[in-house]
Amino acid sequence: MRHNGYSAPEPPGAAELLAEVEATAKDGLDRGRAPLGPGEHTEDELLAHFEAVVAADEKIEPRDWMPDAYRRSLVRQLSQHAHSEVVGMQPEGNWLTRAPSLKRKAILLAKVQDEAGHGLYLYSAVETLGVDRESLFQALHEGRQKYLSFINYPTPTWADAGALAWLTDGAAIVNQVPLCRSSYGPYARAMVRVCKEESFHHRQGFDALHVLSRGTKAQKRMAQDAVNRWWGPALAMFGPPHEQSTHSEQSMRWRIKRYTNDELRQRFVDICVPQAEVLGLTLPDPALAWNGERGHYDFTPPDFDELRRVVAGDGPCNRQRVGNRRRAHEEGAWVREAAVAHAAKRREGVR
Ligand code: FAQ
Repeated sequence: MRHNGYSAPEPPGAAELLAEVEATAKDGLDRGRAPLGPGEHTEDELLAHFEAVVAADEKIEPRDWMPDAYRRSLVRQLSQHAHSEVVGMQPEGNWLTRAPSLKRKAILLAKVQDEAGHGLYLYSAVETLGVDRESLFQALHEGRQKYLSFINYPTPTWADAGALAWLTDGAAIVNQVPLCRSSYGPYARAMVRVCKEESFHHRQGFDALHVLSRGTKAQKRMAQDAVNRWWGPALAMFGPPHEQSTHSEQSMRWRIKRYTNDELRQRFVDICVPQAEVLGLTLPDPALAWNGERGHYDFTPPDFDELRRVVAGDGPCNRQRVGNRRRAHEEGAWVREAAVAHAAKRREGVR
């Protein structure tokens, strides 16, 4: 067998997550029952139909009637998700010109481009809810809509690019696998593809750390320092504890969300421990220990005050991330205008 220079084993638990995604795709992502015809039903009948579709684990589709609050909640979560993918290109984009080899650079470039693609699927999904993309960008640039907290942390070393991918892509997959079964069809379908690609992202971060942790003492220390920096932000990604979560109860009733923030955080910890063992790195939590009674690892929760501060705009890189995004949007205006003009010419049959 040819040796490709990248020798990390499969991260334990990764295949099981991917199998869940495949099972969702096989189970079917399309609706079961026919939609109600427009204008023929009372509000009560429409609501009863909506609730029956959700209860039967079928999909709500863009043209279906849906409660306003369901639509608003989806717009909120989906746009935050889309913004996270796009602003999330920055911490690793930082390493594109300095990756340690041509292969690493090519891999990282593919990953960062994938994030842009994920943003595209998700912005398209928000548009199916009747919101135009430009208004979403405005909301992001003016700070009325947010993106996930971890993106506001810096990546000072090459190992940070690896730890970021191993831990935060790993957390993103754990969070997104249940979203593949979300009640809103366009969200669920986008997530199937996103999870498969995210699995490669996770793998490449794991692989980069695996190489470093088997390198020189200084490389191993660099990998460990980066893991120490990213463990807290990765745990915080899952959001506030259940009793402080404003949206979970309702989102779970609507089956947008399937599990509480705490359940997903626990699943992530349980998956990370054996992966860290394979890497030969330590997760920076002295309280981390197997609890046979619970059948889970005990761990120290992340600093939720820090999460609140970072979400409110006071993280290490908030201003820089939003400033870069705003500038990229302004400087890219001519590309969007050219694409629109080109599409118009094609519609008119001009080549
Ligand atoms: N950061 O009531 P809950 C990627 C907010 S990126 C910021 O529990 P919910 C690309 C929350 O919005 C991963 N804000 O809310 C990549 C709410 O505020 P609001 C993309 C947070 O919705 C990878 C408030 O706190 N994935 O993959 C955070 O039920 C690697 C109360 O919270 C997603 O976006 C936070 N961490 O649950 C790039 C997942 N946590 O809206 C580079 C989709 C909570 O009332 C490298 N989203 N908040 O102002 C979700 O699953 C959910 O929205 C949660 C929050 C779990 C984030």
